[in-house]
Amino acid sequence: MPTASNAYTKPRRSALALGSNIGDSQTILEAAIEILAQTPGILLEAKSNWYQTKAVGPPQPDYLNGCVTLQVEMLPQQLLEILLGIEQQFGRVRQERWGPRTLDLDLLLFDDFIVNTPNLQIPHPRMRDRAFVLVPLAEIAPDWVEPVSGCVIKELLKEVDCSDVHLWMGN
Ligand code: PH2
Ligand code: MG
Ligand code: MG
Repeated sequence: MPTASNAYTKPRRSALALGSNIGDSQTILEAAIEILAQTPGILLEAKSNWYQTKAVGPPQPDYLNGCVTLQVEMLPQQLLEILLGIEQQFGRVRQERWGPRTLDLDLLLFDDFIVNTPNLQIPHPRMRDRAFVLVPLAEIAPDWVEPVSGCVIKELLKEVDCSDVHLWMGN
């Protein structure tokens, strides 16, 4: 018989998008992944390459973007709290929507869950339009079905313009 606590501890797979366009972005992003990997209940499964991407939104410096996949033993809301805490550790100040930031950690996918709450939507509602998310995600999770469209990531990638997303070779 499944018990109520199984619902919390059953391992789930989650995908995150990472982004930064203020400070030493590569160092910040890699430090954030290290903190995630050290967090109880989180196992780092895969990490994409980094990509230099033209900013979507108001004029601002290029971003460094990438994705990770995790195995987690927690609820989506708990994972979100952890991500917000890590963003704050890196001095993230929430100002203008889509404005520049030291660290952005976005929860993209959580198994095949569809979550629609005021502070958390899964799948991330804009991931299907964003080459800066789909290019790195397709590297590490090409066959993951995005549960709202029913399409796999590598199919969604064909629908977006990737001309502003370039593999980052480091400084
Ligand atoms: N994040 C945004 C707004 N615009 N543009 C790029 N290229 N990469 C991002 O991560 C990004 C963005 C808000 O989260
Ligand atoms: Mg974001
Ligand atoms: Mg965000």
